[in-house]
Amino acid sequence: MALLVVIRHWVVEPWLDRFRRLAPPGLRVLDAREPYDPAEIEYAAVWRPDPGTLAALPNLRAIFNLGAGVDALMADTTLPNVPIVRIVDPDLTRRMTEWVVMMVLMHHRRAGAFRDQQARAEWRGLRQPAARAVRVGIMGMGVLGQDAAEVLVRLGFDVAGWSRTPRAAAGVTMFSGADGLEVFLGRTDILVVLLPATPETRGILNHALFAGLARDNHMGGPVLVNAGRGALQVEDDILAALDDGTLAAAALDVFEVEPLPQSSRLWRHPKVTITPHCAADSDADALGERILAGIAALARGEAIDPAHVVDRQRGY
Ligand code: NDP
Ligand code: OXD
Repeated sequence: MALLVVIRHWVVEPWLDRFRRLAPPGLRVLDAREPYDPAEIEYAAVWRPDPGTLAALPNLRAIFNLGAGVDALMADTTLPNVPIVRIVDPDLTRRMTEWVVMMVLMHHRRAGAFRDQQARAEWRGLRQPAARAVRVGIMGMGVLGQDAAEVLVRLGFDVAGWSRTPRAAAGVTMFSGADGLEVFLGRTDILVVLLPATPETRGILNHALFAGLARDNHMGGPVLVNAGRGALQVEDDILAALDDGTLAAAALDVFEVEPLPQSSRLWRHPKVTITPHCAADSDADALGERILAGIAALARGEAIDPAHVVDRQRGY
């Protein structure tokens, strides 16, 4: 029995080390960069594998995606029909919540304006309304959205959420589907996006959507905070909305093309904060054990928690 580790764009060694240290006797951990026998592989731990790689494994029983988002896998039309297990883990979730809270507080507490004042040695107070006066809207109320919402509610923000299907979340005003979108946007000062990239959500963050956000707040207009996926956003529209005042600011962790090309105007825009797709890193030390526990469960004939298994029809 063997686990094949197929990772592109990330450093592979920490994952190989972790899996090899924890693997039970009888499970060989193989590095896809070296020659291997495809027939030996029953499990694959992957991040953005080249399309076709997994189709070449005749005895594959399950795919363990090393991140929460599976859009890269879904784009592989040759993907074998075995369960895809994604990361649902408190370590990754808390990392994302930290990033979201950091970006929300940065804009709410006017960090950029104070930094500009500091550069001019200017001592001047700016209006600091209470968190309860600020409406945060979270698009995507899954594992990550719900955790971020919980912490933002605890901080006192007026939080709303938007999901595909109706959901409830304590202290959060919930909306769902196309019918709920307009009202959700109209009561949102800071828009936090934690949606997966699917055929339905691609390009959803466009000028028309930004124009539907609430305009009256102490930040000079609505703020976009996206850590979902770059495919959700139309970057030309973000730039146009920042330039014409439809958006006051944007904090982006994900981009249409990654790494974000040097030529992108987003890099130099004074109203944009950029992080390089690191809002919630997958940590091999924290997550390796979970993946091996999943393999052990499948080997014993047990099912994986359905909440961690990707629904191919939905695309997430
Ligand atoms: P989940 O699958 O748990 O949640 C997805 C949420 O999005 C659900 O609430 C779902 O609705 C909602 N949703 C999906 N499609 C639509 C739609 N068409 N309209 C409205 N709502 C929709 O995912 P996670 O919370 O675990 O992760 C979310 C995404 O975050 C990942 O897919 C990934 O792209 C991104 N991510 C980014 C990272 C980074 O470092 N930047 C790290 C980790 C993840 P419903 O509740 O009805 O199903
Ligand atoms: C993920 C990511 O999906 O890192 O987990 O983007």
